[in-house]
Amino acid sequence: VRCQTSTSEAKCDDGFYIRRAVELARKATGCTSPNPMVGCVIVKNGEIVGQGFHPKAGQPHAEVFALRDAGELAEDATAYVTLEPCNHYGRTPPCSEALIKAKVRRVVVGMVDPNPIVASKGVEKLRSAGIEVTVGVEEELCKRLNEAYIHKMLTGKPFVTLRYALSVNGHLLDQLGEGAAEYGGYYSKLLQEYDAILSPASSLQGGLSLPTSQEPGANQPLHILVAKDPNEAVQLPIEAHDPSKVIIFTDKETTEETKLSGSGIETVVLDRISLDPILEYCNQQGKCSLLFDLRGDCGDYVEMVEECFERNLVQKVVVEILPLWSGDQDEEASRWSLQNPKGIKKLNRLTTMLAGDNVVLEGYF
Ligand code: AOF
Ligand code: ZN
Repeated sequence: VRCQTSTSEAKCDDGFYIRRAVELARKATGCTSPNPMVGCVIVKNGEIVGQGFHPKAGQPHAEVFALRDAGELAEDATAYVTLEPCNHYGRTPPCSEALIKAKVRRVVVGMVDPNPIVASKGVEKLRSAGIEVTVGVEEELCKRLNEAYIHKMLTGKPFVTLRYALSVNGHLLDQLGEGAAEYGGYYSKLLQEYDAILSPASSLQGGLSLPTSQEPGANQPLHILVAKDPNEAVQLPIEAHDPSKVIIFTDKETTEETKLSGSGIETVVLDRISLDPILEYCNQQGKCSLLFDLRGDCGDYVEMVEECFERNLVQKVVVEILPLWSGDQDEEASRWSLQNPKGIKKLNRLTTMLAGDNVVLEGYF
């Protein structure tokens, strides 16, 4: 819908241009951590004259690319940015100053930056330079775009999502087992989106390899494997993986000479497998999001999942329901049937979608 009135830019199109900027930001999915994904569009007389996104931490911010693209046309234009422009000298100079220098007339901001070194200072700086600033356009969309970044900024902990796949009769399905091909698509997007994937080493039994995102040009995540028995990890077809992209957490020392020795894959021996040292490791490595991937033998992490819920360590759940009827489950799997649940937690902000023939349900705690 285009506006009849003409202010500096048609304000009823603000949502449209922020949504375009979100699309641009998403081009860097999986590449910007620990930085957020940010997109910017410069609009003049109803035309997009510049576009840009933040490609990677350490590289210039979205506004810089969009201003470069617009050149002199940025003067008197409106800049749409999914996240408040920064106002600090970090790895790059402040975007607030770049916008002022380019003489834009108006800036539309999707959401304020939760980073305490920015936190509205960018907006204040622009306003004090006489630029009209509108804050909070398509805010929910912008917040979802950077949910992991926001959580990390506000809590200091990685954003944790629990994901699993179910048959229509409610059994957990192994991603790498039957039906895998049919739900590769959505799972592949998750593998691209998250900085690290947590799964049991037993999911690799039978020589299966670690899952990789099939999205074009995807940045592959770090795989964190928990191994009740470190010899299980021996199954890992090590040759096929970059050892710096795999780490194993186990609670048993192995004395056996295994394929792992000398492979370059780091193994951490814990007194007890729990989420704390894993989250701590993610923090040390600058990993802001962790996908807790319920694949393989559930028996390996029943306690970890219970701990997550008791201690509110999970922020989001992604469930994929496949149009499959599964046969009898074994005893270990039936531990998940929750006949006597200890507590019920309701999910909020639910979304459902179809991915191929599968139903994907997402919600937040
Ligand atoms: C923006 N536009 O595209 C991004 C912003 O280390 P630096 O210098 O890249 O600064 C990182 C911080 O800058 C990051 O934590 C966030 O507060 C902001 N990111 N800001 O104006 C962008 N990526
Ligand atoms: Zn910036």
